[in-house]
Amino acid sequence: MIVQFGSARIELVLGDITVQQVDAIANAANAQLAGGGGVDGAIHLAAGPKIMEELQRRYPDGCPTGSAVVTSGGNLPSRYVFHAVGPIWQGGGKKESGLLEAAYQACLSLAEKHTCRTLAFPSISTGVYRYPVDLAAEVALRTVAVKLETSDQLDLVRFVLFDQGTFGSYARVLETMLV
Ligand code: AR6
Repeated sequence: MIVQFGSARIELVLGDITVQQVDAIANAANAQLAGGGGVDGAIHLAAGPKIMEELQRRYPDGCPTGSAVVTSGGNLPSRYVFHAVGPIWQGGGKKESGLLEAAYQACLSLAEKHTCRTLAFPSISTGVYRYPVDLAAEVALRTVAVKLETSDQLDLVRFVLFDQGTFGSYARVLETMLV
């Protein structure tokens, strides 16, 4: 599914973010930048040890929730990885939506700073961090769409969704944004 926003596109695909041929991919990291399971584990496995070395050297204090840091792509096809830290879902009353929005915004800002034309996101926070997928999809897609309306830098933002249920949630939300 592809939708035009301003001069750029939002694309939804079912798949694995580690094989995407884009300038940068986002990672769903933790505040310690310590690696882990889920998409974080898959990215470190595919990228090789270089990006963990880079994280430890450049960001020894980690990265606060709602922010992101950049490394090279190691052995990945992409030039950069933006390690974003989404919130752990605690029922919705702990500023989770604002923190999730800020995590996406941090990646979009890094994409502009590093002159990326194409960027891929996973569904940040909806795995181990248990953010409800329908709610997360709204935050993710709205934040990206608003940015694309005013940014000339990005041509394509691709959401790479790992399972059919997550893909369906993002597709439903994106359809509601068409009118
Ligand atoms: N490509 C795209 N999406 C993927 C992939 C992949 N290869 N693998 C999993 N997903 P999660 P979080 C999906 O748990 O909720 C880690 O341990 C997955 O199915 O990876 O932000 C970190 O170190 C789900 O839809 O991230 C943190 O400690 C989505 O990616 C913590 O988990 C996000 O799930 C972060 O939790």
